[in-house]
Amino acid sequence: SFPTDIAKLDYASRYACQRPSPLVCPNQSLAKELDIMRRSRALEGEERSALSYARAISVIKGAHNSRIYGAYPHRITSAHQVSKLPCIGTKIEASVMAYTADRRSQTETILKSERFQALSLFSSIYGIGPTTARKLCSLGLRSLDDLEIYYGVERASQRPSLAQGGDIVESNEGLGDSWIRIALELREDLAIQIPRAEVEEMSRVVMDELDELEPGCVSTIVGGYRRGKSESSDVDIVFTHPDAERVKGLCRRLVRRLHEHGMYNLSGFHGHNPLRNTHWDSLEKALTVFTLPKSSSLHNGIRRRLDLIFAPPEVYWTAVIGWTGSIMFQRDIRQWSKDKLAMKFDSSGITRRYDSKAFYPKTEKEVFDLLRLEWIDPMWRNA
Ligand code: TTP
Ligand code: MN
Ligand code: MN
Ligand code: MN
Repeated sequence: SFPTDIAKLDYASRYACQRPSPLVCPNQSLAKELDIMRRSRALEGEERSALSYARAISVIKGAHNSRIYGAYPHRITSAHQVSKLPCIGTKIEASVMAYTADRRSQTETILKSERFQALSLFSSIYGIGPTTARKLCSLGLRSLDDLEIYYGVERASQRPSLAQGGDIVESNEGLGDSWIRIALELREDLAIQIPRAEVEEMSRVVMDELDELEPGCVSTIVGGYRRGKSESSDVDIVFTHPDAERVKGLCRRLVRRLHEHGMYNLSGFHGHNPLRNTHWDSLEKALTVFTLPKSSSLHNGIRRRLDLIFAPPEVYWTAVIGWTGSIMFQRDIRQWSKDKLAMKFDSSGITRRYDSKAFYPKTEKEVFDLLRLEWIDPMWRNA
């Protein structure tokens, strides 16, 4: 179902927040091909190029096989079709042309490259971004074994620290890069996807704990779960309380409580927040690792990534929209607000730029209305 006025949505808009984007589309293999090129650029630190690919992929993924949904109605079989779409530059058009001509992958050399493989592997570890991955690579490390030997066996004094610049600026006092050992140890657990039932159970357990601390809180499970993914790589929950005063400091209190009750599991990262370089918004948040307690019927001992976000009540729906994503959808709400409305949008609030007046929409729909966007159901925000 597509509960909105289809005619007003525009698959050819250059803003992802105006395009209905389903989870899967008929152009998945083309999108996958372009995503390898995007990843390669991102791993090499060519962020602008990576973003161009991400935009192109988003437009192509938004392509949908049914006209009535207003999304791009064709399976892309020629570059000519794509050239009419937004966000497809000549370089990417050439890649599409090459791919659609014979459906043969142009990315084999990338995939075969030892460097690409090592960078992909390292950046798949929680807390390691492209910059750190490149540093590890430049130290001659290529495999997980290399990393384990390097961080497990050798003494700290014998290796150069990664602490200068890059993703990891802070290192734990006196511990050097030892969090990498913990990240390595977490790796297998974090690679296991989380089914929807477990996402819901995690949310229930956390909500019960929160209720003991501060009754009357409300929450929404956001992220990929809310966009309809059958499995998630982490769980994202936005919380608020009708009384703004009660939200302050609640995040820390909840994390302490989860820790005391044996559900919080990231002590080895003390002082190192792997995502501390992403200043998306000013909301109170905790990016944690969580385990369901033994008392839960779904207890499995697997450590899960859990993001807890606390919003004051007046910006709750703004936070819910931002954290529902997708990342591209959120990015383009930001861009749209700036370009068309001279407003500033992020998960922590919406303000008018010329006088900084803040707006406090009372529902999710009111946020769309305020930003003069047509309503798009969360399931269709997979840009
Ligand atoms: P993620 O949890 O990173 O991604 P996801 O839930 O879409 O997909 P996955 O199943 O892989 O977890 O981020 C959720 C949304 O939150 C995403 O749209 C981006 C947004 N976000 C912020 O607004 N601020 C942040 O600091 C981060 C890390 C994400
Ligand atoms: Mn998520
Ligand atoms: Mn994620
Ligand atoms: Mn997350």
